[in-house]
Amino acid sequence: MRLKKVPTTPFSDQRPGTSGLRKKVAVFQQQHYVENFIQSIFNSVPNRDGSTLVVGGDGRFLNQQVVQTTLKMAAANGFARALVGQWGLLSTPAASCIIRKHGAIGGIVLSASHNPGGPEGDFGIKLNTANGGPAPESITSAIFEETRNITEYRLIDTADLELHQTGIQRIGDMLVEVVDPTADYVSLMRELIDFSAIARMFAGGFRLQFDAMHAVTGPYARAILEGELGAPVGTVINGVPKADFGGHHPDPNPVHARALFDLMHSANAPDFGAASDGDGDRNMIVAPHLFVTPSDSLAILAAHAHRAPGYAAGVVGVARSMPTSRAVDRVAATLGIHAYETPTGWKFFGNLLDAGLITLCGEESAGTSSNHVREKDGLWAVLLWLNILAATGKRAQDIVREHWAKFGRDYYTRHDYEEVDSVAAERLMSHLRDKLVCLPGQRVGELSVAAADDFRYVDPVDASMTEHQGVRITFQEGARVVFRLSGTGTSGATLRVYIERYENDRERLELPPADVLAPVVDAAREIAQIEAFTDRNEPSVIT
Ligand code: VG1
Ligand code: CO
Repeated sequence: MRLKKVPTTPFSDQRPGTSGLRKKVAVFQQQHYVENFIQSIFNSVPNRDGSTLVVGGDGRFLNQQVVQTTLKMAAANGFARALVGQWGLLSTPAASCIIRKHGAIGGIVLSASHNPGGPEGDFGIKLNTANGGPAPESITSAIFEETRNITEYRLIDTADLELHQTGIQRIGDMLVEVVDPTADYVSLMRELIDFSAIARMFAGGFRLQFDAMHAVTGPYARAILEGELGAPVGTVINGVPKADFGGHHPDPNPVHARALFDLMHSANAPDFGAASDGDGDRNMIVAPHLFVTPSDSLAILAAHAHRAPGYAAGVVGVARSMPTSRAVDRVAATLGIHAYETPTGWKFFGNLLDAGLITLCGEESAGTSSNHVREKDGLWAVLLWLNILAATGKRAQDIVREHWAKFGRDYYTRHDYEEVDSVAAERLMSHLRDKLVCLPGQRVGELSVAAADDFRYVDPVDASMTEHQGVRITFQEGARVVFRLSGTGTSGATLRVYIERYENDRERLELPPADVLAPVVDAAREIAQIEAFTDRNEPSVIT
């Protein structure tokens, strides 16, 4: 066992995106690529001497190997202790929970989230800070600077650790504690959620189907749903994490979680359907014959959260990412609390949560969470839903319909144009930005533009400013369109077009979303000249 200092040269493409560094597996397999990035992270963590680091990932291809490398490098970089999930597994919300509970200085979470895995798929590395949340922009920029100047990395040259059993091992002066990945998370859920009420509901015959999509949530969902809450075995499907997620996109939406979606729309639909993504931070909620959009789910949870023990004191404020529908704002207005609007990506919620300004927050991309951790938390959202159903005794579909009847409905859809030529995508965005000033007042098809801007966020806590976070156009008819480029894609550019329209006419609450949104979709295509710029006449994915 000896300390090695390995000379290296920088890679030019290690800029972290919306959620860490995410690339094709083959990119990470280049010699020194992983080591350069991990050393750059460590270089940007002051005071790491003697501190604790949390390490784990979603189990995808390369997970084990990079966990081993990270531990050997951590030992050579002054950390005193590393907490690592058994088998190298930790869901993103569980990593956040463990960092907070054990006073770690931060964590390295290995995941490319909902992107496909396996040798041909994607891999990713993200840094979470001492509050348990994704590193903010100031730190990710500092890491990027480090990657451009790196000259050497350090590691302890030693045999791989045994990660299959819990217990304490040592590398050099660093203790490595292999922990049950689910234990701390399960205790936290037990504090927040009324487990006995939900257990009674299951005992009464309530039926749930939870699709873990062969990703990291399987062990957590089994431990809680089938273990603690007594749901029948088989409630959790695809519950064993696989390095390639069974060959699928572990993305909980109606396209990639098709089987669950179809089951919930069949004659044999159980009472509730849910799914989560690769690293366990996203969730999909489906009531029988009724898909709940993530934006609606956030609003509904905000309206009912007080029914769960962890939120009995009420919700102090809420936040949503800018492209998320405005449904939660309507709830906030009724509760007399503030609704914050942030750029896309969980890192922007951190300051609001730390300052106690908000209790709940979420994104249209199936992310919802609260102040219990500093990440989005897929299983937590499902448990809070179950708690609400148990506390009200109502069916999920009735909760949704009552919500629309009270607040109106924000019809919502997202169109993604994937693997578009990057230059063409940039041109489309700059064309849009150029015409922002002249859009208000214009008539586009059936709609009239009310306002148009390029979203800029000033953090209310530290006044940091983040610009160019997406073009948003609102229409006089209660509709809105947002355009932005994805920061998590791994090939070409992905144009995301977010489309919504508010209806509060009682006769118009149960229409097919595609019909209600069609004029808004047409307006979006026309304003952004999508086909002219991208050569695509249809999106690749509609969710
Ligand atoms: C996407 C989503 C965003 C989410 C991010 C990470 O980012 O839109 O809401 O926070 O993924 O989620 P982008 O830049 O591709 O639109 V996860 O579950 O992939 O860590
Ligand atoms: Co995720």
